[in-house]
Amino acid sequence: MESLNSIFATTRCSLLVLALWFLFVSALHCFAADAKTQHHEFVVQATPVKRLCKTHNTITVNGQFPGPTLEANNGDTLVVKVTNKARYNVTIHWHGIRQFRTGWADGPEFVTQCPIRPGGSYTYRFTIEGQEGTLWWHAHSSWLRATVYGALIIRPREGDSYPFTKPKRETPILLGEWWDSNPIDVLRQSIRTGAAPNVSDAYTINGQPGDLYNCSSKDTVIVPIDSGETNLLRVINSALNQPLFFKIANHKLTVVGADASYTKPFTTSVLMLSPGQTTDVLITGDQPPSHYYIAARAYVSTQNAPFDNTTTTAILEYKSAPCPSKKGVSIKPVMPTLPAFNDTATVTAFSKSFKSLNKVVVPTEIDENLFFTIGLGLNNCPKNFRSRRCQGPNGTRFTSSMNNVSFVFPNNLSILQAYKQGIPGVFTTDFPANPPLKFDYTGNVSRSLFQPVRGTKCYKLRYGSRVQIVLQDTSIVTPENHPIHLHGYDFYIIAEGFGNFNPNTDTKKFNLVDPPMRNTVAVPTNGWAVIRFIADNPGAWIMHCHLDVHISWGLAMVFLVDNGVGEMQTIEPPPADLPIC
Ligand SMILES: *[C@@H]1O[C@H](CO)[C@@H](O)[C@H](O)[C@H]1NC(C)=O
Ligand SMILES: *[C@@H]1O[C@H](CO)[C@@H](O)[C@H](O)[C@H]1NC(C)=O
Ligand SMILES: *[C@@H]1O[C@H](CO)[C@@H](O)[C@H](O)[C@H]1NC(C)=O
Ligand SMILES: *[C@@H]1O[C@H](CO)[C@@H](O)[C@H](O)[C@H]1NC(C)=O
Ligand SMILES: *[C@@H]1O[C@H](CO)[C@@H](O)[C@H](O)[C@H]1NC(C)=O
Ligand SMILES: *[C@@H]1O[C@H](CO)[C@@H](O)[C@H](O)[C@H]1NC(C)=O
Ligand SMILES: *[C@@H]1O[C@H](CO)[C@@H](O)[C@H](O)[C@H]1NC(C)=O
Ligand SMILES: *[C@@H]1O[C@H](CO)[C@@H](O)[C@H](O)[C@H]1NC(C)=O
Ligand SMILES: *[C@@H]1O[C@H](CO)[C@@H](O)[C@H](O)[C@H]1NC(C)=O
Ligand SMILES: [Cu+2]
Repeated sequence: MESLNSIFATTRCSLLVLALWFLFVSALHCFAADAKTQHHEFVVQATPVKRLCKTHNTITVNGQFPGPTLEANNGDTLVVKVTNKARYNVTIHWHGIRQFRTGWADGPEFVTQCPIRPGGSYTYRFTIEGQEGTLWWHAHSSWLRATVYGALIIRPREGDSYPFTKPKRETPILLGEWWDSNPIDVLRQSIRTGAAPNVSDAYTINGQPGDLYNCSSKDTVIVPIDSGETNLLRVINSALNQPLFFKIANHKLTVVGADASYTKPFTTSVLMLSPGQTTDVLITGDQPPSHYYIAARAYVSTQNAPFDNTTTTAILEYKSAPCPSKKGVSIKPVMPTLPAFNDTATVTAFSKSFKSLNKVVVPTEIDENLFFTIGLGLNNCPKNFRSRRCQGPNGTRFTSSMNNVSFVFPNNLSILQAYKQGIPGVFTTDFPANPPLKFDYTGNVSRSLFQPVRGTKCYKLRYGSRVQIVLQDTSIVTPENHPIHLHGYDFYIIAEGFGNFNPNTDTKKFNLVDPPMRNTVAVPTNGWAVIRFIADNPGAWIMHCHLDVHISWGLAMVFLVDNGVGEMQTIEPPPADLPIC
């Protein structure tokens, strides 16, 4: 009794403190839960853009190239009204956003929606749930994403912090590719001739090629830093067709995240990003105040294919650096030594450094054990085709496939609409779980295996099924590092290697403790990668190579994920303004 009394006797003051504390904590909690709804307007339109000495009528969003950066907090809802004032069909994809139950807002044309036609509009609505880091948005129709793209930055909920020291500054770094012609014409020419499309004329950093190119030096992007400060660079490979090495002269980079998932920090002097991938790095101003080049150029994993062998640059500028113009002398920034274009060893070492920040729960029991070959192919020319339509190797036409199926997009309805409304004749559900034929995938493949079948083939997944996919590159035509991107999901990359995947020996290499979580895996050239995820998001989700040249040739397939039980496991009804074909 006495002790109780004494507790009650503890002054009113401490009770007051306690009450205030409760108020404070619940206020914090309210703050954290107080997610915002943001409204944006995107007008897709032709805009004069001058690069490499020439002005093009470039398709942009709101006249900006690159497009506007969206900044959100985890938990926010984004409402983006897209109006199409261009002369092409367009859709926008929110790359890496899970789109829980909102698959209608995912964006790939003829997969989750019909395109927004010229003059039309569509409002994308979705909530960011449990994702933090760097993502991006881009057009998902034809080759419009060459210029229609921008950053999508997701900060922790208000009141939450980064799992690393708060950076002084944050800078998005969008790597891109620029053609000195209309990218849509480049694609059309390739479709007409069957040949590989022209390679780009420049790479860009935040839309600018930089001072190694003609007519570009005065617009070179400046990235500021101050001595002693640590900044966050959000690097995004938004190039159409080209994996890129990225380096900053004399500075180490500490990787802390990729594809909006945190990683165990590791330090490196060079990054490699495939199209679709993002990498968050910390950089410290620990060098003598001066100017240092930030540079990117091609990583080429094919054999004997032409590529854009140029280098894009921006400048890391110390605020206290001597100003070159004032002195009337030009001080050349320090140039980094980039890896050789074919330095696969550096790519492998970099890729193997990625681990999840914390231990994670990887599904160990597998319901769907899938094996997909990925690679190029050649179609023999139909007899009625003129030779100018068959300008691929030896009078063929280039193609591409997964499990020997070259994906054909519907053109009169989206797959998601057909799936949900039970409309037949748009797709089939016989995408094979395994290659129809076993062969030495990475060896000397017989010419008779080069021609795939065409089809709009999907693979059905039960809600909640635990999925493993072995992605196996083939050496058909040429081996190549393919960045495979899955919509609607993040997945764990539990292993990768070279040659043919061997289930007896390679299973031992699986990392089921702290594998990295990503939305795009760069499958090693002439090698394989194994990914796992749980199919907990109902909808129609495309999985495709993020080199647009390959998606144009058919390197894609679609997963159809059933609804589960109850509202929270069921896709929402289609929005009223969903474009119709
Ligand atoms: C592609 O390159 C060829 C050769 O340089 C050129 O003749 C052609 O016009 C280019 N195509 C486009 C669409 O720019
Ligand atoms: C710059 O222009 C010159 C002359 O037109 C050309 O020879 C050169 O290849 C160009 N350089 C680049 C990097 O485009
Ligand atoms: C690429 O360009 C560099 C010079 O920037 C040159 O040394 C190299 O030989 C070129 N490589 C190829 C494969 O064209
Ligand atoms: C890279 O290409 C160069 C020729 O440009 C060649 O000498 C070298 O052997 C190649 N390296 C690899 C790893 O293929
Ligand atoms: C094209 O034909 C040549 C000569 O017959 C052959 O050496 C080459 O391998 C062929 N290329 C392809 C991709 O079939
Ligand atoms: C769509 O086109 C396919 C193939 O061209 C055809 O079989 C199907 O009936 C069409 N479906 C609708 C809904 O128009
Ligand atoms: C690949 O196989 C073909 C026969 O299928 C043979 O003619 C050719 O010499 C082989 N090439 C190599 C490099 O082994
Ligand atoms: C793909 O299918 C076609 C048609 O059946 C066949 O000719 C070809 O050999 C197959 N290729 C592979 C790699 O399975
Ligand atoms: C634009 O989309 C419509 C369907 O909404 C389709 O019929 C048409 O072929 C598309 N146009 C082009 C150029 O792809
Ligand atoms: Cu590819």
